[in-house]
Amino acid sequence: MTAASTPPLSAATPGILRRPAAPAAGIVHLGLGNFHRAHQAVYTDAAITANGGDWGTIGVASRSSAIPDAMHAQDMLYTVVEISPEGSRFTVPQVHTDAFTAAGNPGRVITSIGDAGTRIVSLTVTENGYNYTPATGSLNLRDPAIRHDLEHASAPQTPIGQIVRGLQHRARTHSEPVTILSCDNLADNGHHTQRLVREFASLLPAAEAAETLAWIDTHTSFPSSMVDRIVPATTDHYRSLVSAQRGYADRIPVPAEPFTMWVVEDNFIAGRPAWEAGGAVFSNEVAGYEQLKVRLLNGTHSLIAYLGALSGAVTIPDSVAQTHIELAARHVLRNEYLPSVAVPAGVDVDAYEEQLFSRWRNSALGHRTSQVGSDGSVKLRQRIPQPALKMLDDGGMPQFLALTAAAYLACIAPLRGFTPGPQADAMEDPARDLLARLAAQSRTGHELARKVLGDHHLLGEELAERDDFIERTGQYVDTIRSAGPLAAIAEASTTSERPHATIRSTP
Ligand code: CS2
Repeated sequence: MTAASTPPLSAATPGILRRPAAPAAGIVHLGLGNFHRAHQAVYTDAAITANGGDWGTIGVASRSSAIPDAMHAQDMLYTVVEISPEGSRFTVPQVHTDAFTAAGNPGRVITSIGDAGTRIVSLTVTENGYNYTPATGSLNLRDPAIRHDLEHASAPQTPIGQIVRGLQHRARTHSEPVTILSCDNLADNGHHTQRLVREFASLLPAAEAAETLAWIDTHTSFPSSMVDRIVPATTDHYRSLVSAQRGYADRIPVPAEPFTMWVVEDNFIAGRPAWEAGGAVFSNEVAGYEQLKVRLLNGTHSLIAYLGALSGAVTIPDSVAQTHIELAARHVLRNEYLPSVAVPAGVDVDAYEEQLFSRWRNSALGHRTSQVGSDGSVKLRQRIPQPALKMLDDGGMPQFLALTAAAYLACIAPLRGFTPGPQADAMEDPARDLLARLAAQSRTGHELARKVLGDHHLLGEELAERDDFIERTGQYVDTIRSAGPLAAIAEASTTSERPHATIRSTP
């Protein structure tokens, strides 16, 4: 069958439909990207298959209509392609009942969140989608979109604005409670979201603010959750793979690693799907799992992405295959991130570390360093400060955390005369313009680190006071510029007081 003659994926595709009728919608999900479609949607699919329930999902994309359009053209279906070096596995979740963009349908977002049938509003909007100031953790009131949403009730542009306007609609029309469930890589993501939602509500005109806050406090819950699955961007390679191996054309397949994990706090004020049917774990130790994941996985991932990009590695497996980068990754994970984590009971850290390295080595997945390195100004704020401060307070110097910050600056804010390479150039970052201006005003790594981490608090107010950490970061920026990332890793290894990491297993 040629690509042109391959029929499109639809409800009529032989062998696809497992359920005669779609369940009614009970979930509104903000952020219809690849992660949601390969993670929560797969768990919801398993829950509905095992237990039924009106847990269909209305998917709301932010601006681009590419995914909603393709979903409508494909009867709300798409393929999850599990990729491992051993081969591929294909599944087609059947949970979405509608899909649209928030930008094109702001009123519909409000009425969907406000609908009495909606019992969960979930979010995967990335760290950058919460419109907060990383340095303070509060809503970014300089952000024109937040200001717009505070001033205009009917067409909110930000997820936090959409949630509050949707909750106000509920308060006006009925009294059914609803759970707001963050599925983003933010420490304590339930409380973080609740804080931002309450802060937004408190900034409304006084009487409206009081009424909205009172309703929120009695009709909502905000469980925390730890989400984990490596989900790269879709490429034509995956489209061809699906058409060659499944015999249908899918415009929006989602590649994903076989590993998947979801640990959720069981605090759902209006019920929830039986997500345990898909392997979700309900636990009151979510904070420990979040710390473990956001620091050991995401924090180390950032180091691998920035050092890799600076060494010319296009993908995470290419990066971690370089011995010096693997050593740096093992060092930062074990000696600098791990001591700050309250490891949940029953987790075997050695096995967790080995599993991470084997996931990162999944070369079939093609996870790009530029994807993991994007949005560092928001992501690193979640990953670096607490572990770094703990080590500094204990009298040590987190050499590899400083190196992570330096490698980030070398990629996003290169000093004059330094070219970080195409992978770094491809990284997106909301702070890119600001950092480029600061780099243009700096002659040395120290000046740059002083401006970014000190004056602009990129890694929070407490690290902004730590001259020793800022000094180290600046030193590594200079070493990367003059001698390259390998020399900076060697310098960090020799200056570190902690035992040197060793490579304990080979691919
Ligand atoms: C990555 C994550 O882009 C990043 O910063 O660290 O997207 C990571 O792949 C996922 O959190 C894995 O669950």
